[in-house]
Amino acid sequence: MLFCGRFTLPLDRPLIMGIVNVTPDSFFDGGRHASPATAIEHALRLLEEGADILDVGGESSRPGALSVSVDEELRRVMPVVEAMRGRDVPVSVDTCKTEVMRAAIASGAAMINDIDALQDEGALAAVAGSDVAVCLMHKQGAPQTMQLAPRYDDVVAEVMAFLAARVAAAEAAGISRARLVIDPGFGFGKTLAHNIDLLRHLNRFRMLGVPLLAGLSRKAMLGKIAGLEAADERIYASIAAAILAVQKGARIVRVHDVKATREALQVVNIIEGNE
Ligand code: YH5
Repeated sequence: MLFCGRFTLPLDRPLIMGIVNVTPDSFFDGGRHASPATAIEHALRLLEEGADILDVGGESSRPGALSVSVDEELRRVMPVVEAMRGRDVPVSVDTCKTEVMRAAIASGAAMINDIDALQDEGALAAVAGSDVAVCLMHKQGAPQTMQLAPRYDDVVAEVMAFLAARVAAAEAAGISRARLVIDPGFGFGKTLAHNIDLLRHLNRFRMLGVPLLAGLSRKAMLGKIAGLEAADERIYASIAAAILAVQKGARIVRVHDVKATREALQVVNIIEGNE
């Protein structure tokens, strides 16, 4: 079970987190979801397709992306959070900023998805003073420069050590384990070889005793492996990656293609006894 605001999510079958980008520079949809209205439409579609969680993000964190101001991020994200409040779905907000976390929580967000693992000033306290779930993700470096020269001696051990430390910091701040999710952060300051190592050994992260989230959907590593230049051509590769992640212990998969992922995981769940 994951305690997630007013929701209690069962984790006996893998959950699908649908990605709702509210960024005009989104590489994946050509900026079609730049406006909150379009993002709300997209969110409703992902809900119909069977998303268990909606992840709303107003700051593009893809490699090389520029950062946005608090005001701009709030302007993008808050209308979507508010529009979804009446729906029976937990809304996650993808943000690193304490101020955005506070506003999102006050408006009914059930989860904070932080690629910076609550390292912003006041972020631990903002989440601790609420009942929302939080995803703690690993990255090396800042989004602008993280893909220039990623370096690890042992990527799996180093990412695990970081996540163990952030789980400890969250618990020390008063966020119970039942609200925590961890994520190795595929593509965030990692070469193709690092990403392959992390996915191959994903099951080792189970040792941390916190549910595992994997975000592989349409990422460059899949493009490199399968020879796919365009992100929207990476759906089949993304499905393979989602299935592998689930078989190696991921309890939440963060995806663009909810319908395709749902259908694939239904097959996996029946055969593997996840359902
Ligand atoms: C994640 O893994 N990722 S935003 C580049 C791509 C495709 C997709 C070039 N937020 C994660 O989705 N939050 C993002 O192709 C995330 N885990 C969590 N928890 C980057 C993204 C993407 C980047």
